[in-house]
Amino acid sequence: MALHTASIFPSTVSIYKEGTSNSSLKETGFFGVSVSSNLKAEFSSSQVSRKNFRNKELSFVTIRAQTATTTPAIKQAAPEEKKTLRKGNVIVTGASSGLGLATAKALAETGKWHVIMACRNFLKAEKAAKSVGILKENYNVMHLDLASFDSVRQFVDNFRRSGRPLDVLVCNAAVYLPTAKEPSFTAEGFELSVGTNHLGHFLLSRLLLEDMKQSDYPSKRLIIVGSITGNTNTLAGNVPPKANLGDLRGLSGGLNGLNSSSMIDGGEFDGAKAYKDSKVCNMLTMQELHRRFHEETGITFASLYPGCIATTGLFREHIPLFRLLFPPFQKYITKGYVSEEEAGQRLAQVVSDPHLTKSGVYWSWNKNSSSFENQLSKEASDAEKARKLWEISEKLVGLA
Ligand code: LMG
Ligand code: NDP
Ligand code: PMR
Repeated sequence: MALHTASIFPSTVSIYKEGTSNSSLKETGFFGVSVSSNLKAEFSSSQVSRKNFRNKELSFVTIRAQTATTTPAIKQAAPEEKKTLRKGNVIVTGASSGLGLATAKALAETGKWHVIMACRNFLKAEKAAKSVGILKENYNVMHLDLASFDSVRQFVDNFRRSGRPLDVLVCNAAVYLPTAKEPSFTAEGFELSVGTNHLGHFLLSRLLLEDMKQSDYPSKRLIIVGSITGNTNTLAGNVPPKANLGDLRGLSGGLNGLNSSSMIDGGEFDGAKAYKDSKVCNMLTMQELHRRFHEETGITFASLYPGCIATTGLFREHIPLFRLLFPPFQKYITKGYVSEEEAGQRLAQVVSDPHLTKSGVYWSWNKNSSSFENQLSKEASDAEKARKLWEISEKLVGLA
């Protein structure tokens, strides 16, 4: 589908619908159990308060009381037990700026989370944490460069040595290289965008899954940040170049630009496409993790589109004119703009909100900032492609 020129104008763009046809506002109860109609009234009030996540208590007790009859998996915890629920430990990759930093701040402020900021630039991350006022006792920075498998493995070792249980992993870090004429590569020689955004996170998730299995936390989650621009069932996903993994021949070939293409589909290098392809990989990986491990482990796997956070460092490589015009364009024309703070609240919600425990879901938010389960594009929900991507990625990261 070609982008219709008229759609850039306000009247048409205001239809702003991601996942258009089948997107629906779904109510899910604790651990993904649908809320029965007689309980909906109770939940509607908590739904409203979801907007103000920061000030909202994790309402384990309230929710338990509402859903106890339909969720045998949840222990019938006495109210006192809630008080002794230990702090959750959450790893957030790329927490040194943008969405990751805002999420770390939102979670740390609740006092219920210890945030492990997994960052490639230690000093920058420390400064960032201080600059947004995250208290010392609520975080620590650990070095992680996703563009190096050695670094990923080292990070996992270091984390294990810390002795902390792992309750939630948030794969958030990403690079976007829209103006690059030639590809750059990771330490192991994979094109940098897919190498960092997908392969680095793929290895990290696979290794840390073992740690998450050991955790006794009541709601364990593994979240991979996706995006609208990887979904060709949306207007934003139809701005060229469009995401397309093809038959994954470039990835199978090692994505090295030497004896294989640096692009997943085997085509010519295009930095913007590589980023969008990497986001498709992120969303496919989340679903494959769900299919393989949700039942066995009880872990919730989720992805999301947090909104267009047009002011973050993601666009640092874009031309200055783009960086100048993009925020007002998103604010006033597409109306898809969201502040870093608001986006951080959204991701923190996916980490911690007792309503969002359904696994295998791609979350989005509507204009009132309430979450709904969104529809992925045909390619981003293709189970066969997800399996193939999984198998090739396993080989590339050295796990198979
Ligand atoms: C590729 O280009 C790049 O080649 C690649 O490197 C990578 O960046 C990739 O997807 C990323 O994009 C794709 C190409 C798509 O994009 C463009 O060339 C357009 C760049 C536009 C950048 C967005 C900023 C838009 C600026 C709008 C200015 C509005 C100012 C806001 C002020 C608000 C005040 C109230 O190209 C296409 O898909 C074809 C579409 C062609 C449209 C391009 C023209 C942009 C026109 C913007 C609409 C203006 C509407 C004005 C209405 C004003 C009403 C108030
Ligand atoms: P930022 O550039 O602000 O944040 C990206 C983070 O990733 C930074 O902390 C960066 O570290 C880190 N990072 C980059 N490369 C590596 C690496 N090799 N190892 C470890 N960390 C690395 O961008 P955003 O906050 O916008 O992006 C966060 C997520 O949100 C991404 O997954 C992106 O795809 C997604 N997203 C963003 C949207 C937006 O509109 N901005 C929309 C939809 C999704 P450093 O600070 O050292 O550079
Ligand atoms: Mg897009 C309808 C709305 C909409 C939304 C929600 C986004 C989100 N964008 C929309 C529309 C358009 N964009 C239109 C009509 C255009 C043509 C003018 C357009 C252009 C555009 C460019 C050039 N948009 C972009 C770029 C980028 O370089 C960004 C990108 O693709 O990065 C991969 C981008 C984005 N638009 C978005 C979002 C969320 C992005 C950021 C990228 C991401 O993280 O997915």
